[in-house]
Amino acid sequence: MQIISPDYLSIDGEYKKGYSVAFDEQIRAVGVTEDILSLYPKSEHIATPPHSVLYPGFINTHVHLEFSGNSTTLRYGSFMPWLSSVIQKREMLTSSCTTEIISEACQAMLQSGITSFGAISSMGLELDACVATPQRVVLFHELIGSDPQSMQSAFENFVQRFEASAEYQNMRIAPAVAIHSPYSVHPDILGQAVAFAKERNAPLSAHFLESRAEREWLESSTGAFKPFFESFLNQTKAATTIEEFLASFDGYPAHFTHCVEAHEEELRKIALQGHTIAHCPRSNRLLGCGTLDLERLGRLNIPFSVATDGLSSNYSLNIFDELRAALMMHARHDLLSLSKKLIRSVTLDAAKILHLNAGRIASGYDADLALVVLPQAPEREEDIALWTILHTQKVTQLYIGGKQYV
Ligand code: MCF
Ligand code: FE
Repeated sequence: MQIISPDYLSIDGEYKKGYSVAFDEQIRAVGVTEDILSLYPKSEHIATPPHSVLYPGFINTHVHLEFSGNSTTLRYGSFMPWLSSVIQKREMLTSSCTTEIISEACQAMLQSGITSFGAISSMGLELDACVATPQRVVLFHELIGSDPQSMQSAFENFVQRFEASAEYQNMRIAPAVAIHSPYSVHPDILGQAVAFAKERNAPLSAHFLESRAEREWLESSTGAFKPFFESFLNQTKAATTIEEFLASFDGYPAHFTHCVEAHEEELRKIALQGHTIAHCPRSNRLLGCGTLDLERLGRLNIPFSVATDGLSSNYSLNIFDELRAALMMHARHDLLSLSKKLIRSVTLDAAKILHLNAGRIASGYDADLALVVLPQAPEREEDIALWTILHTQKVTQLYIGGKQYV
C-alpha cells in the first residue's frame, strides 16, 4: 500500500486540504491524513513538493494516433482543403507513421498527465504502440464506407480489427466502435455497427456536424462537399439526413465529436438520448470550423469532454494546451467556473464516456493519479482549477493502476 499526501486533493470539483489517498492498484481509502496513516501504518509514504494538487489521471477521449507523423503536411485553414489533403496524403502519412512515432505521441500525452485515451483507429497501425504504452487505451475501430458495393467488406474488415484487439483486453486495451461520419458511412452499415457496439457493450463514437460544408451536404446535397463527392465517389446525393443519422443511435449512448454545427433540435435529441460530445477546440480552429456553443450544452445538460483530436488537426497532444485553448476560446464564460468545468470534462465525465473505472479520487476506483505543482500557495480555493490550467505544462508525478510512470 502507498499513501500520498498532496497539499490539495481534487475530489468531485472541490479541493481538500490535509487529505491523503491510500492506494495499491486501486484507491483503497481517501480521508484526513491522520486517519489514513493510522488505517495503514505500514504503508510507503510518497513525498510531494510544495503547492501540489492531486487529480485523477486526465483522459483524452478522442485522438487519431495513426496521423502522428503530420506536422506540416496537411492543409489547415478550412475544412474541405484539409479533407482533400488527407485523401491525397493519407497513404504517405500513414505508411511512414512508425510505432516509434506513435509511442512518442503516447509519451507526450503521458507527460501532460493523460492516463487513458480513446484512439480512433482506421487501420490498426497503433496497436503495437498501444500494447507497449502504460496508459489505458480505448481503441475505437473506425468504420468508413459510403459506397453500397464495398461497404459490406468494409464492415467485415472493421469486425476483424475489433476482434483482433479484443484479445489484448487484459493489457489495458478495450475495443470500441467509431463511425467516421454521417457523410462517409452508408446508413445500412451504420445500423449494423450500432447494433454491434450495443451487443458488445462497447463505447461508440462518431464525428458529427463538424463543418458548414457537412451540414449543407446532409441537408440539401449542395455546397463544398458536392464536387468532392462527385469526383471522388461518383455520388451526387447525400446517402442520409442529419435526422436519420442521429436516430440510428437511439437507445445506445454515443460520443459525438465536434457538433460545432449542431442546432438546438439536434442538441435536444443528443441530450434526450444520453449522448455526449467531444470538444476539440484547436482542431475546430485549425480546420476553420468555428466554436462549439458550450453555453447551450450547459443549458441542455449535455456532458462533454475536451479532447485533442489527432496531430492531423493539431500541433500537440498536450491536454493542458487544449484546456488553455478552450479557456481562451469561450471568452464569454465566467473564467473560474469554466476552469472547473473543463477539468471535470477531462476526468469524471471523460471516464464515464470511455466506460472506465477512473476519473475520480474515491475508494474502489483505479489508482490513476496525476500530481501537478502550482507556482505558489493559493490564497483562495477557487483559483486552483484556473492556475492548474494556466501553469501546467507537464505533470510532476503520474500513476496508472498504482504504478508510477512520471
Ligand atoms: O477529427 C478530425 C477531423 N474530422 C474527421 N476526421 C479526422 C480528423 N482527424 C483525423 N481524421 C481522420 C478520420 O478518422 O481522417 C480520415 C478518417 O480516417 C478522413 S476520411 C478519409
Ligand atoms: Fe477526429
